[in-house]
Amino acid sequence: MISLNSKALLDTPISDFVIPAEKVAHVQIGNSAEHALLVLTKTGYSSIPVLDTKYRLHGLLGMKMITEAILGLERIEYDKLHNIKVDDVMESDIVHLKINDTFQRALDLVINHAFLCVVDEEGTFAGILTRRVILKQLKKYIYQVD
Ligand code: 2BA
Repeated sequence: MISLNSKALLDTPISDFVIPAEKVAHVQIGNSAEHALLVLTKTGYSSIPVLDTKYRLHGLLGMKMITEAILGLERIEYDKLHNIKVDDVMESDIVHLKINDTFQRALDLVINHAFLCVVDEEGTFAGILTRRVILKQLKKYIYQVD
């Protein structure tokens, strides 16, 4: 059974907690794997969204996807980086949130995903919701009721 207080939190719209698109590191469709590797290394994030020029969400790209693509039989073939496109190696079948989704849906999903991309009513990328932000809200809630 869900208490009234918990229900209020679970029903809260995620829009209150989204890290806005302009603060999210991303790569674009058509970018080379070399560029993506630079962005991932410089930002320090293990995985970031892939968008197009109209800010539509196409997938996620992580360091592992790039290294796997350039892994030869005996060595890492760095020279391949330039010719591989982000679109060739990204994960395109991704779970995402809509801006009007509730905290409850986000909570269920962050168990298996470190972050979730969020799209607005027009399908444009609005930002991300991270596990960290969700845990912070949960912590706030637990300390208030205890
Ligand atoms: P990871 O890069 O694997 O990061 C895991 C956690 O490590 C992050 O959890 C955060 O607490 C910390 N962390 C990593 N890099 C950081 C950095 N450059 N600055 C500050 N803290 C850093 P969350 O904050 O819950 O993020 C979960 C995942 O969301 C990250 O996984 C990353 O894939 C993505 N992410 C978070 N913020 C992002 C942003 N501004 N742009 C792009 N992706 C972001």
